[in-house]
Amino acid sequence: MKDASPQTVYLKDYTPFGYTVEHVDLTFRLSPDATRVISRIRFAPNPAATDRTFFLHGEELNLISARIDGAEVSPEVTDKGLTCEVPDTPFTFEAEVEIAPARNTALEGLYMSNGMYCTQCEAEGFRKITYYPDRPDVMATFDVRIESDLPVLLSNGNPGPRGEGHAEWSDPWPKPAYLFALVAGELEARSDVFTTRSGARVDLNLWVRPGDLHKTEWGIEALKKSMRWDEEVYGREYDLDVFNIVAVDDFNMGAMENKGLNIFNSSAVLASPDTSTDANFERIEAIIAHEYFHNWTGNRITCRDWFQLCLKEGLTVFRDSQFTADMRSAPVKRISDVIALRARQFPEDQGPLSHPVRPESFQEINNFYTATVYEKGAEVIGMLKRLVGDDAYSKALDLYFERHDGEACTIEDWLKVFEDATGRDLAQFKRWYSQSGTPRLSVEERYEGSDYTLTFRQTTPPTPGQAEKAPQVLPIAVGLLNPNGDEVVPTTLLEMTEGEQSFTFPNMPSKPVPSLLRGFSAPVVLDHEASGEDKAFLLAHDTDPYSRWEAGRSLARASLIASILERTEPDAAYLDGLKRLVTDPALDPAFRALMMSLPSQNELAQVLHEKGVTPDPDAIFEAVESLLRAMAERWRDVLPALAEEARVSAPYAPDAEQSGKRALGSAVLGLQTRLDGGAAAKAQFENADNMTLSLSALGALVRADAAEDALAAFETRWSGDRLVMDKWFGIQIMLAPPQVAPDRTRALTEHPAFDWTNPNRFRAVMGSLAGNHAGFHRADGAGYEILGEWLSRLDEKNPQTAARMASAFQTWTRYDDERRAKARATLERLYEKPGLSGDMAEMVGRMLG
Ligand code: 0A1
Ligand code: ZN
Repeated sequence: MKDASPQTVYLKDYTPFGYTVEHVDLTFRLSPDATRVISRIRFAPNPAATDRTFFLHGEELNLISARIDGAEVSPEVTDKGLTCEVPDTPFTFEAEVEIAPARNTALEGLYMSNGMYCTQCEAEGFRKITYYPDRPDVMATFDVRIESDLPVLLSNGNPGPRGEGHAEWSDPWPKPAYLFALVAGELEARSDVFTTRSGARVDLNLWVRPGDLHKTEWGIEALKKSMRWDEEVYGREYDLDVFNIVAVDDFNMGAMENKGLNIFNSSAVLASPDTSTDANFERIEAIIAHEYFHNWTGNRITCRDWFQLCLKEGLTVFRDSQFTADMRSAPVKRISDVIALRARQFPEDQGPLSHPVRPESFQEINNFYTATVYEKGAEVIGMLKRLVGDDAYSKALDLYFERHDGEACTIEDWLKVFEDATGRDLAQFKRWYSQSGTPRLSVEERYEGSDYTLTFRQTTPPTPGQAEKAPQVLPIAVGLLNPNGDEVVPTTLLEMTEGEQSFTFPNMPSKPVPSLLRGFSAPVVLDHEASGEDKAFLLAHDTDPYSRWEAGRSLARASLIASILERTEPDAAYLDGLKRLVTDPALDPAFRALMMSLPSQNELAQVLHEKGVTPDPDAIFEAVESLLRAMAERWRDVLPALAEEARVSAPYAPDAEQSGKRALGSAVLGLQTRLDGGAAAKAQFENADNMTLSLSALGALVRADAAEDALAAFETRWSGDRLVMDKWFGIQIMLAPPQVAPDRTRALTEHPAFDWTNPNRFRAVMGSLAGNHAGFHRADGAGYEILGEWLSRLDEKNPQTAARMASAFQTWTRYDDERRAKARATLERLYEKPGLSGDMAEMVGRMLG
């Protein structure tokens, strides 16, 4: 069992800290096994607090000495922190501690990656660096001195004096400790300059290990675009003389927004056409933007406590989605976001890990950096914007920045600026933050006289800890089409507030076809039993790209479910309707590629589960395969022309236009491979001059079980590139025929390059197994077993990444008795393991229920 009894923290118990921090001075004497951290912290009693207990967080620290106002003290120290008698007037607390970054395998606090020192302090990592009130509502200015022989020494803020073996940094903006950062290493930078719209010069540097400089151009360009965009769209300027980004190979997450010193997982910032796919380029652009946007939404205005995480994350994801929509194609971005939400957030919200966008309790905050907090949090902001309108949204945001700059805020503060800016009462809307679960929306149509009435019903199934649900505010964007295809009612926003509510459109000369939930205007499951003809009609005529795409998806879903349940042949009318669309040269190739993508096997399992049918992963896999084979057969005549249309002759650029074409080409290649066994894919693999083409060909070959030579050639060529090798590991598991996926995973864990303590490599292997639906859920339980074993092993070194990956089991109760018994046995074995981390104990405990 778990080593310590887990402590649950509650939102309702929040109290402010008894002291404010005016200023922090830190000195670091870096050494791999014995780094000294000397802190000098200026405290004052906090007039807003009543409890004067002086407790400083501190974990895995060796306290050498402590002083208050210069006099030595002997605080009471536990494994969680220290307490001490302190004066009731302002005072200076000094401490010297020793830590061992080289032995820090959890990658939290100060650690080492390939000889380089770096930090990760969000959420509660600073307490592994020194004693401090490590909570986001304690904000202070920091001065930092780093002593080391390494050539590059970085911290937050503006650079100060530097000389042989030392450098100083000064951050004038008060910040919580989770935004602290330090980097030291042998690094090289690509540098640039950005001039803010008020004329200030900002030096930009993207620091990498020598040898990676050729992968930095895209990152710097993305940074400049982000800086300009935030000025133009949100009126937000950068506020320091320098902006540093550092790429690190060992990192638990994507990236981190430390003030003036963003630290990135190398996979989230390094890119070159040879080594990165179009999807990598797009993701990097979005993550750079995300971290940069945090400078205002997260850093200048931060969170009062970790329950408010969505305050910065939901808003910043919403902002980065807007940015991507502006840089690329707005409809394509919207559809991609919906696909991602359904793939990642819906399963979370519909299973044992369901929690509100603003959780009310947790044991380990690291377990709440979830799709719900991030992606559903962003959807909630999108709904708010739709409800109040674009102008009111801008006004509210201006008020937010003006009113709360320099503060640590709550969701109440956030909603209040909207109430004050618009005069709207958002009491009911606030349920989006407190109620978990995905609402289901059903619809009935009535046409009487010339009145057309839509009646909606919303219900949210019970979720852990929340048996009863109240109706939420649902913005439902609707358009109506005439039977001849004309749009008779353009997009109109219906605001649903009741459990059941009707909306009537008078004077309709004939019964229209409704286009519902346009733009996916609310994150709900729409249960609309539209006829196949209506869906086919919308697929052909809808003016809203999302709804048009969704009409196709829903036909695909219906065809797949019918073939699973009734062994029917794929729906020919759907295939023909889709064929017309996919071959329409007037449509954006990226949109056409999205039209060709099918619902995931995981999503189909959920649909079956909701119908009361136990999903059979093998049958689902077979249904998808036979639909794709039928598609390939039925479209045989147009595939060569489509492939030709998808060819790019210009030099490689990762822009929307070219990547849209390549996405179409990749979907077409997938179908061609089903006809030719891999001939076209082999040719593409051999001739590819960029990673996107190379990897899509390799993927097609893996799927066809014809990739042996290509995998060997790829490995020989790329064995020196960690990020490319992650792709090599991942693709052969993710796209493996399900029956071989677990064994192949096991074989690859014996590969000399399976460096499992590197989170990217671990995710490439184990995350890909979890992503191979029928492979992971193989009937003999081999998939569960291998993942369980490795989670157990990783938990000893890096609990945070291990616990995050445990969520692969979140849908385990959906399946048949035998599979359930095997998954349960794996989870119980994990749970009972002596010394299991608190992170993992919380996750597994929630999944076992
Ligand atoms: N705030 C970062 C994500 C992040 C969160 C936690 C981390 O370590 C526990 C690291 C990064 C973001 O939203 O990008
Ligand atoms: Zn973020």
